[in-house]
Amino acid sequence: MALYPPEPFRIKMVEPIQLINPEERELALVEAGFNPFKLKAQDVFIDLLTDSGTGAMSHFQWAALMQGDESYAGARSYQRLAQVMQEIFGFKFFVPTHQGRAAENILSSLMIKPGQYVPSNMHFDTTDANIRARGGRPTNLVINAAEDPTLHLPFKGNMDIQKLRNFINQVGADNIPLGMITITNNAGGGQPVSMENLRQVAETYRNHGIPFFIDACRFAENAYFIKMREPGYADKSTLEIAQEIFSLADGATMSAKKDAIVNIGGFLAMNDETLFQKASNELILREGFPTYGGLAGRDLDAIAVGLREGISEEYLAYRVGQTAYLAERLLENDIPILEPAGGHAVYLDAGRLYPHIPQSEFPGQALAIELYRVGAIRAIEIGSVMFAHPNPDTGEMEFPKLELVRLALPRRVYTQSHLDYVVETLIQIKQQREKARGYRFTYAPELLRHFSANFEPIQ
Ligand code: P61
Repeated sequence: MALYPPEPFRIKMVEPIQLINPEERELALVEAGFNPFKLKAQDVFIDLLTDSGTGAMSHFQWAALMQGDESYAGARSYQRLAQVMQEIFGFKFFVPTHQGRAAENILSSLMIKPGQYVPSNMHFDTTDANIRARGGRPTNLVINAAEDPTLHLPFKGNMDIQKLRNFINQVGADNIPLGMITITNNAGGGQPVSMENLRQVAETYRNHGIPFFIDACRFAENAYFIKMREPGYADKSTLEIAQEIFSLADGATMSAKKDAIVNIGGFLAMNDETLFQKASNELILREGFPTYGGLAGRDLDAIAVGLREGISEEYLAYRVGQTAYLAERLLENDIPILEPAGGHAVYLDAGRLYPHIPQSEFPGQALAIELYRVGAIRAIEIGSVMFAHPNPDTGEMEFPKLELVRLALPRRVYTQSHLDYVVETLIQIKQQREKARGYRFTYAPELLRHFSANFEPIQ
């Protein structure tokens, strides 16, 4: 087995976790309507639901919190964040937001008219839903290889440039108010996008006068993959690579809860001054004054420090190594995953583990439930529960290509022995795979239904 970089930190504060017994877990599942989002956190042993807002802040970040300037306008905290924003992202303007989807909401409300299209490699679900909520049509144009779970490619998050050109010709650039790309591609296995692809996407959008916005949640992990995998980047720092990425775009949305390693926060950044003015007005109406954007001053300070820590190469080597370790151990035990490992998560391939459960009965949901039942591990389904939608023209249900369950690793939180426990649990789940059954909805809202849906097992 390869040697993975040990944690570049030591632990000085601990939070106890407990493993409740199997009977209590069964009861908890029933009470939660077989939806992991509805479990009580104290009933979960290893929580891999998300890497969003669940990271451990450093002592530098906690110290920065104490220096938060809570002035309503023009606070020092804002200025410190603005300096880091300038250094890494280099956009002319930005507004802080309370998290990523608030930035998506503002961008969608200002740019999208009903019936218009927004292409991307793959939109994550909040972006998808915010576009739909404005009557827009999110369109995923990732390379076909992204849908082959065992194919090893360095940049499986890339957009298919030919598909993008054809799409623009087909619907017309006038019907595309903005184009996006998600780095790394969370809905498609946390896979990175290459600099070459980013350059081509930017050029294609530019040639058609389409503003280009990057969903930058995991930009630092993406930059690290470029350094490791793309010819010509080995000697560039991850900071330089990030700067190059953002120099290609007209703006970005970001949930700081990911690569800025904070518990809350985000931003919307852009070069267009008119858009900035409109975004500021929208912010004042719904979020707060544009120098704090719905956050406390101290939160801005934690983001400023976290952004620098998140782009550190020593940290990223450990971070990406931890995911690779988990993937390697699962593969050793013939547990099907989407390969290669992503940056922030390993994605289990429930479609291959449970071939006897049809997509309409949610094999991913079944696996997420088994993870909790057998090991009190919490994970989320990234498959038909999250992404099956009726086609807006025909009304027919469209299913995603893959039925995945994501094991997302919170940043700087779990150790290798926690991951070994996850592997042991999955070995047990695999041994009893034939027993697993599908699920059906007993309640489901229209948008982002997985958060609040209830299920029942199909007997
Ligand atoms: C996650 F179950 N991601 O991965 P916000 N873009 C991208 C994201 O990954 C993302 C957002 C925008 C989450 C949290 C989450 O159904 C779910 O700060 C690439 O969460 O608003 C968030 O950022 C939105 C989990 C979101 C979910 C939606 O776990």
